[in-house]
Amino acid sequence: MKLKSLIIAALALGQAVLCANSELHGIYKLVARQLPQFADKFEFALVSPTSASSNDSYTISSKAGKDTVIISGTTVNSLARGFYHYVGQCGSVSISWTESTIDTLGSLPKLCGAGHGSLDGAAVVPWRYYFNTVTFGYTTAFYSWADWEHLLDWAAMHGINMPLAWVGYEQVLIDVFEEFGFSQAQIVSFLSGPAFQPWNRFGNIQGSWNGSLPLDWPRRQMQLQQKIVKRMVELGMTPVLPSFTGFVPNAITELYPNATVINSSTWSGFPVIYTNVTFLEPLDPLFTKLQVAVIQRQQTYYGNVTHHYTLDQYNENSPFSGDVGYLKNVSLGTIESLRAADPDAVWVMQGWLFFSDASFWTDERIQAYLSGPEIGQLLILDLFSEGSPQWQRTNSYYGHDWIWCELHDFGGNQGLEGNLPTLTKGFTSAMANSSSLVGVGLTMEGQEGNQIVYDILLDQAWSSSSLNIRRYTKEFFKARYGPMTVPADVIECWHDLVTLVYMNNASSVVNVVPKSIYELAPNINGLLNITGHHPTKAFYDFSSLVDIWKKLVGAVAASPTMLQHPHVHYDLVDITRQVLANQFLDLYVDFMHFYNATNPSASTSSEIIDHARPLLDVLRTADRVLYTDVNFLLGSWIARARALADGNDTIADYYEFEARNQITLWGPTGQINNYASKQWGGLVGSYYLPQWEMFVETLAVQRNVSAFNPATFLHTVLLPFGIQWQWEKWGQTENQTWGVQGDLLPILVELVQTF
Ligand SMILES: *[C@@H]1O[C@H](CO)[C@@H](O)[C@H](O)[C@H]1NC(C)=O
Ligand SMILES: *[C@@H]1O[C@H](CO)[C@@H](O)[C@H](O)[C@H]1NC(C)=O
Ligand SMILES: *[C@@H]1O[C@H](CO)[C@@H](O)[C@H](O)[C@H]1NC(C)=O
Ligand SMILES: *[C@@H]1O[C@H](CO)[C@@H](O)[C@H](O)[C@H]1NC(C)=O
Ligand SMILES: *[C@@H]1O[C@H](CO)[C@@H](O)[C@H](O)[C@H]1NC(C)=O
Ligand SMILES: *[C@@H]1O[C@H](CO)[C@@H](O)[C@H](O)[C@H]1NC(C)=O
Ligand SMILES: *[C@@H]1O[C@H](CO)[C@@H](O)[C@H](O)[C@H]1NC(C)=O
Ligand SMILES: *[C@@H]1O[C@H](CO)[C@@H](O)[C@H](O)[C@H]1NC(C)=O
Ligand SMILES: *[C@@H]1O[C@H](CO)[C@@H](O)[C@H](O)[C@H]1NC(C)=O
Ligand SMILES: *[C@@H]1O[C@H](CO)[C@@H](O)[C@H](O)[C@H]1NC(C)=O
Ligand SMILES: *[C@@H]1O[C@H](CO)[C@@H](O)[C@H](O)[C@H]1NC(C)=O
Ligand SMILES: CC(=O)N[C@H]1CO[C@H](CO)[C@@H](O)[C@@H]1O
Repeated sequence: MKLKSLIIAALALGQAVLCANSELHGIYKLVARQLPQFADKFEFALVSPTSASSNDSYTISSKAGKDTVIISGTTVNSLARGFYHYVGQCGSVSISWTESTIDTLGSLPKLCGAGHGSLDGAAVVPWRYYFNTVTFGYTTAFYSWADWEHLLDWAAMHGINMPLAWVGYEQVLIDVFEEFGFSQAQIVSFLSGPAFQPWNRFGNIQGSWNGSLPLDWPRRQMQLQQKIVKRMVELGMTPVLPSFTGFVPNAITELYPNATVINSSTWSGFPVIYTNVTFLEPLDPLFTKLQVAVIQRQQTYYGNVTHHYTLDQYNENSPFSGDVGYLKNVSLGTIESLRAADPDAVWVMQGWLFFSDASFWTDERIQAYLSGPEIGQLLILDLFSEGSPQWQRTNSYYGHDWIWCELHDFGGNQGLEGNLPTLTKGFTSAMANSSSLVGVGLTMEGQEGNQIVYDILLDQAWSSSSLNIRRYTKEFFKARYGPMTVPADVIECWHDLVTLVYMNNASSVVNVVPKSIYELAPNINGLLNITGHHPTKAFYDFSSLVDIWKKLVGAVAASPTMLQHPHVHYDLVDITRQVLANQFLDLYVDFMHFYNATNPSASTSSEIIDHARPLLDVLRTADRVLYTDVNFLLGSWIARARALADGNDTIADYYEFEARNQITLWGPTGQINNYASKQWGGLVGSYYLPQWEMFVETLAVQRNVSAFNPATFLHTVLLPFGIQWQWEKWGQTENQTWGVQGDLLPILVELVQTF
């Protein structure tokens, strides 16, 4: 009876039912996780695509007289997207990276939207891609299965159908290297620690400083990946799996003396033992043997679930030669190795290199390097399309398939920033100009805040005209803060905020998420007006942000239960975080003017310290604010890392070191210091505040503008402090809690009085 009515519903749409029920269990399970109380009210059906387009599409309708919602779509992924379209738009609930409010629905919402008879959607591109190789370091390094389940539900409901899936790669490598005669010691000395594996996978670094990778890690990660890949497939996604890249333990020269190997570049000032990674040339027959072994091993662990393989050889690594014949041979050897392992293999490449090393990668060299694979065998991620697109200069990658990607965030930095017009109009105009554009992608280095900037691109993938930003903002916050009715003045605040920070027209100087100067090594100059990938330059009027913030605080003070909504709480903390970071910048400038203008030798040390007090107080306040939300805690990051050691304290201590090192010194002695800095409760108080206190004390002692030497201060004061901090253990000092501390509202109410 049920099936028959489904067939009739589908025939009415002129489509054939393809539905094999086993394919649908993934979507039914998703609904059971997200909306358990109404799970039996949904019926899903797979239908064949229309003749006009093979892109994904879905239709939502309700059964006449019955309390049942019917969603039919061309793929399981489009069903997930359809489900979210319905609950999000008609029920005003949402899922974000941090929370889902879908299960707060009190009743099944009525169909909404045009005509109320049905809702539908159709993608304008075949692929919606997700993840940067380094997101597996900055965001998911310590994710548990529960974290992954949430994130994959988020991804499915946002229509993502091509996620990168790097977890557990090291177990595959270990097995294959052992099969090829490498000893465990030789392999382990090559592998990097849990927080740094992406750069080992890229061949930027090798080995692990301050302890080596316990073999327990890759084994457990492989088991985690088995669940991840299975879930991805169940949710209608095509995972992009790793492959053999060519980076190998340096013992290869002893084991295979005839193999053609070169050392790749040194990277970011790392000591040579941790970089200059050995690279087996793809022209060597051994390369293909290793490729086949890696892919076969991977198929044994995860099944034959994809033909798409991620493979980057020159990400911030220079090729051995710029000869165009050589570059063509390398890519030809590489694709041939992949196709020896999987005859339908498609090579997926992050296109970052063509931008980051543009002086090497001339158009001629790019064309040569991309000429090995045939059209259809290569998929390029135009990694930074919103900031530094490369598709135009390469004539759409000379006809290869490519994806328009948003990078936006480097190292999980947290400033409020975005350019919604570029993500909407910029993408639709690229669609009109490039016939080999096959998708949109999110390729942020780390996921932190600014969620509207990501959702809008994924939604643009389902709209042939550019989304209207004002309308989008309203709908977005109705769902983000729902199912409660969101006060009109709160929506108005968000329109103002979008105009202020998410239409960033200073894109040429601040084209990504900025960071606060308090996350940098304290200095008497050089912190302000930084542009590029970690900008500190103010690109909007700070006082306008304060006005918006005050209105939002007023709204939640008038109606305090609003703060019980996790997204309202998150956003209030995030905006307050930004207000305080901006205030810190202003106070820093004031303090430096005082120090510089009044000959400091005329002031006493205590006068100098008094002048710096408001500056340091901002950090104390920021720490208190951040401590009120579980999503802004250093303790959360460290707890996740330690939990993966499953009770072994020695291993847990190493994971904690890894967790701390990545967000601070990033390297044994600060090689890319503060790159992945965070404004987190506990981190501001235990790491940044002491450094600024030492800075103020140093100035108060010196009392002489020309006495301050930034390099000396860094090496004799900050780095020794930082190195010692790496080895501390969270929770052993007074006030270091793992969970939240304090209530946000009283802090906010008190704080607005001071502005
Ligand atoms: C997907 O939709 C877009 C816009 O309607 C269209 O140009 C494109 O040809 C479609 N792609 C496929 C594979 O059908
Ligand atoms: C950590 O590594 C650095 C750099 O190699 C080294 O100087 C230091 O002694 C190491 N510390 C520990 C505790 O292993
Ligand atoms: C290396 O190449 C030389 C010369 O072609 C050959 O004699 C030797 O057997 C090869 N060694 C190995 C280990 O393949
Ligand atoms: C390549 O790197 C290895 C260490 O990984 C080193 O032993 C070797 O000397 C390097 N080769 C060259 C030519 O620099
Ligand atoms: C995967 O496909 C290969 C052929 O490409 C086949 O040899 C192998 O048995 C398959 N593995 C699994 C686990 O299905
Ligand atoms: C590229 O490979 C071909 C065929 O193996 C070879 O003849 C040619 O010398 C190679 N070119 C370069 C620059 O390595
Ligand atoms: C698309 O092409 C049109 C006309 O060829 C051109 O004016 C426009 O700048 C192009 N847009 C992009 C984003 O390249
Ligand atoms: C303070 O004076 C130092 C030394 O002259 C100068 O480098 C720095 O830019 C000044 N700082 C500010 C904020 O004006
Ligand atoms: C930063 O730039 C702004 C204008 O863009 C300028 O007013 C300010 O003086 C600059 N600050 C420094 C320290 O250079
Ligand atoms: C913890 O792990 C270390 C390193 O792998 C190992 O040597 C030690 O035996 C383990 N301790 C326990 C209690 O299992
Ligand atoms: C812990 O918090 C209390 C209350 O805020 C404060 O008085 C005390 O100084 C803090 N202790 C440390 C070690 O920071
Ligand atoms: C610093 C260093 O030793 N770099 C080496 C990396 O490897 C290449 C060989 O490919 C050498 O030329 C560099 O000197």
